[in-house]
Parts: sequence; C-alpha cells; structure tokens
Amino acid sequence: MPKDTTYKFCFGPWNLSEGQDPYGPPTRPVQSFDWKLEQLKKLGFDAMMFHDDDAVPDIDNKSDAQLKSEARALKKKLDDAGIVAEIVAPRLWFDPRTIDGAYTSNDPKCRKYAIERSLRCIDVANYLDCDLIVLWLAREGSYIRESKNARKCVDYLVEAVDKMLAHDKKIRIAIEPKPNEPMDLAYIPTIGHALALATQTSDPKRVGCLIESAHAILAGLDPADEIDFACSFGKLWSLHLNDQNGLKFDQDKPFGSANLRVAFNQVRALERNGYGKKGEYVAFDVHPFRTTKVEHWTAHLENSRRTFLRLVEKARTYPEAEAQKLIADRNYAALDQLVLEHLMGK
Ligand code: XUL
Ligand code: MN
Repeated sequence: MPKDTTYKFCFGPWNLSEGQDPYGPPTRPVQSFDWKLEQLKKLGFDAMMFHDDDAVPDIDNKSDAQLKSEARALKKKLDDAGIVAEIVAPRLWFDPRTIDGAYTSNDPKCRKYAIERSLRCIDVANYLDCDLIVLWLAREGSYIRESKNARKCVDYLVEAVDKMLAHDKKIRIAIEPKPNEPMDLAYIPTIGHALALATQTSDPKRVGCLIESAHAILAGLDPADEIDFACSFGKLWSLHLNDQNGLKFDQDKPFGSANLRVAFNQVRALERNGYGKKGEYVAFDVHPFRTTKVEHWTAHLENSRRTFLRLVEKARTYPEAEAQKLIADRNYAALDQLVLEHLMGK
C-alpha cells in the first residue's frame, strides 16, 4: 500500500455494520465493540469516531456517575490500543422524543431532551479527551413544510448550539449537513447553511463543519467545491469521505467507487488546502455492501484508504504545468482528456 505521513485515518463502529437495511435484517452476526476496535487497530487506523451511545451504550438510562465511569473505562481501552477518539456525535434520531425533530421539535419537552442529551455528549467527549462534537442534524427538517415554522427552527438550532458552547468553553462543534434522508428536506442542507448558522451563534470561532462526500452529492453539489469553500473559512474540521451514485438513498459507498474523478478532485482540494496539517483526520463513513461475507468485512475501509492514498499520488504527480498551459489557451477539451489520461495511467 502507498505510504503517506500527511494523513491520519479514522472510522466509526457503525462503519463495520451488520448489513441491515429498511427492508431486511442483518446479513452478518452482530459483533462487539471490542471486536470493532481490534479491527481498527489491525488495519492501522489512527482514531475512532463515536456517537455518544457508541461510547456509553444506553446513555439515557445511565446516571452521570455511570456515564463518567463507562467513558473513562473506554478511554483506558483506547489508550491501551493507542487509538484516539476523533469526535463524539449525539445520536438524536432514535429516541421517541426525537420523532418530530430534536432541537427543532414542536414540543418544548422534546427540545429540552435534545439539548440535555447534547450536553451529556459533551461530557462524554471530555472524558475521552476529545474537543470536537459533530452534529448531524438528522431530523431537523420536515416531511411537510406546513408542520413546522422554519424561521423559528433556525432560532432553535442557534439556541441549542449556544447552550453547548456555554456548557464547555473549549468544545468545538462541527455541523455535518445532509439535504435529505431521513427528512424530506433538511434545514441545514449544505456547508453554506452550516457556516451561516455558525455566524449566528455566541462564539462563531468554535463552530465549523464536517463534509461528507455523499451528502454533498445528494445536495447536487461537488464535494471538492464544498471542501474549498469550507477551507477558505478555515472551518473544515472533519471529513467523511465516501461515494454516492446519483440522487437516491445515502449509499455510503467506498471512496471513489462511483466516480473516481470526483474523488480525485476531493483529494486535490484537500491537498491544496493543507487539510490534515492541523491534526484533522480523514474519516471514511463507508459501509460494507449488504452482500459482504464475514471474511471480507473490513475490505471497504481498506479499499477506501488505498484509493485515497493512490489519489494523493495522482494529485501530487498531476501535470500542473501542462494543465496551466491548456487553461491559458482555454483548451478545456484537452484539459479534460489530460485529467482522464492521468487517472487512467499508462
Ligand atoms: C448519516 C451520517 C452519520 C453521521 C454521524 O448520514 O453520515 O453517520 O456521520 O452521526
Ligand atoms: Mn457521516
């Protein structure tokens, strides 16, 4: 495998999923967290990303003391394995209180639950020595527009983020936008929305974003442009690379699987912005195909990293001078072919 020291790699326990989808049960036996951590270490990844209840299962039924002791036990396990906790994300889409949204639910009791759960998520992050919370705003949107007041919902989102910022003066928050699924339409569908929301909060410096390739594609955008946009604000603090074949359910395919050129351009964007140099991780939010056999369970992660590293080589060996000449001559047909030839190799 190509070697590179610029980038550190990460995935979450959910990326070793068991194959269940809305239409069928698991296709691989359920595995323990310890097994997943062991795979991560064996594959030579550097960090693990967590939902709050990946770290402390059944978190809502645990006391603060239990939360502390379980999170600390996990931290020890990670230390022993030499693995860092990259991010912690509150899972705000499972509990019955989040049926109609979490921070943007019409029911004030439900909004209160969502905020309290998020503050506990920050506590978990602290015990894991992690200063980055990711907010995937899963149910912050609507199925029908008339069911919620979208103007009020923006205020609710700002209020929730402000409560988190006040709870811990060092915590940073990265918003992970996604335009749809599970909602018909989400309130924060793109990086532009996420960064605009950040400016409304009490401490915009501590609010940034996470780009997921598939989510950008679902929004009809090019993930490379999203990367450049976020980086121009210094706001790209985490990354979920994967792939997506057009506008359908969120596929979380291996990086580069659907469109190698789009993947190449993401890597070029990361390279030109120096992503990773401030300690940011490259995470793969990819899932095994449902058909995957137990013995091939980690292949999508290894393959994504391999493709990423090969594309780093392609980005670094891109014939820049030749490309610049073609750009100066506005000969984009030749430029187009230059890119394809470079990707195809000899
Ligand atoms: C959902 C998604 C999540 C987040 C973490 O589409 O990508 O896995 O990355 O909550
Ligand atoms: Mn993701």
